[in-house]
Amino acid sequence: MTSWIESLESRQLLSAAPNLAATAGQLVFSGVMGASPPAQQIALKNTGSGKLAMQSISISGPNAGQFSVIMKRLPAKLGHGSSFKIKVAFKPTVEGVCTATLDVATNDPDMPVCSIPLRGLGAAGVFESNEPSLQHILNTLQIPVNVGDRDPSTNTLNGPGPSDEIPMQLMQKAGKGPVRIQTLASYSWDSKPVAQFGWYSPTQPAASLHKLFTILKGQSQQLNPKTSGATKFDPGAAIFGLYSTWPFQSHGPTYTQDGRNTWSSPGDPDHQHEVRFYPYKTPDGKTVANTYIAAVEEAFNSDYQDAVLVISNVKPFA
Ligand SMILES: [Ca+2]
Ligand SMILES: [Ca+2]
Repeated sequence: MTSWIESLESRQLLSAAPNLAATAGQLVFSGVMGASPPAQQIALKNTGSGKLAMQSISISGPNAGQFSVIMKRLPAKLGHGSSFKIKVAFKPTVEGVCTATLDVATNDPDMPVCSIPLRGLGAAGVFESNEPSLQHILNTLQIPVNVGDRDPSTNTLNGPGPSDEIPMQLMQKAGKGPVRIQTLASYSWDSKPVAQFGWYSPTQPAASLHKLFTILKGQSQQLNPKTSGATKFDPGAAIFGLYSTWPFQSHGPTYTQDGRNTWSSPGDPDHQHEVRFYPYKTPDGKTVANTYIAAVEEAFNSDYQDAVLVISNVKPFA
C-alpha cells in the first residue's frame, strides 16, 4: 500500500515532467515542381513544468526529401512556457501527393518523439494539364472520397467511372444555424477575383443571385486559397442552388442546376453538368452528415477542381 508521502512524491515527480505541445497538428502544402510555396511556421512549446531537453528535429517518411526544416540552432533545453519556432518548407520534385512527418525528439516522458504529419501536393506547373487532379487534391487533404477519375495522374476527370457522386442540383438547409462553405482548393485562371460564389433561388429570375464570397486574385493554383466575404448564410427553408462567376470566362455563371449551364455545348465531355457533389468523409472513412464536397468546373476541360468546396448543413432537394 502506498503511503500518502510516497503518493505525494510521485505526484510531484509527475507534475515536474516536461511536456511538448506543437501549435499545429499537421502542415499541408501545395506547390509547383522546382519551386517553393511560402514556408510554414510551427512553434514547439514546453507546457510542462520540468525542463524539456530538445534532442533532435528531423523529417522522415516516404517523401521526406520533398520537405525541409528551417531553424536556428536547436536549444539544449526549453523551460516551462518557453517555445522554439521553426519553419517547414516544401519544394516538390514530383507530381502528386507527398507525405512525411516532422519528428521532434525530446525528454517528454509520455511522447519521446512527437511526429507531426506533413502533406504536400506537387504540380507539374500551372494551368490546364499541369494542374493536379481532383482526386489528388482530396487524397492530399485525406478526404477518402472516390471521384471516379479513371486516371488521377491527369487533371481531367477521365471517364468518369464508378464514384461516390450523389445527385444534388438543388438543396435545402438541413438543421439549425447557417449553411457554411469552406474553400479547399482552386485550380483555375488568376483573375481578379478568381471567382465569385453565391446562392440563388431556382424560382426567381437568373438575375436574383445572392453574393457570398470571392477567391482572391493570386490564390488560384493551390490548396486552401484565401477568400473574402461571407462563407456562411441562412436561406431559411428555401430551396436553393449555388452559382459561381469566373471573370476569365465570358460565358455566364456556373450553376449547380445542369439545365442553367446553357453555355456548355453538346460536344463537351460533361455537357452542362458543371458541379459534382460527393458526401464528405473524415480521414478514417466516416461520412459526415449533411456535409458535401462540391467540385466545380468553370468551363470545358472537365477537371472539376477550378474550385473545390465543402458545404455543410445542407441536404439534397430531390
Ligand atoms: Ca484524370
Ligand atoms: Ca482547373
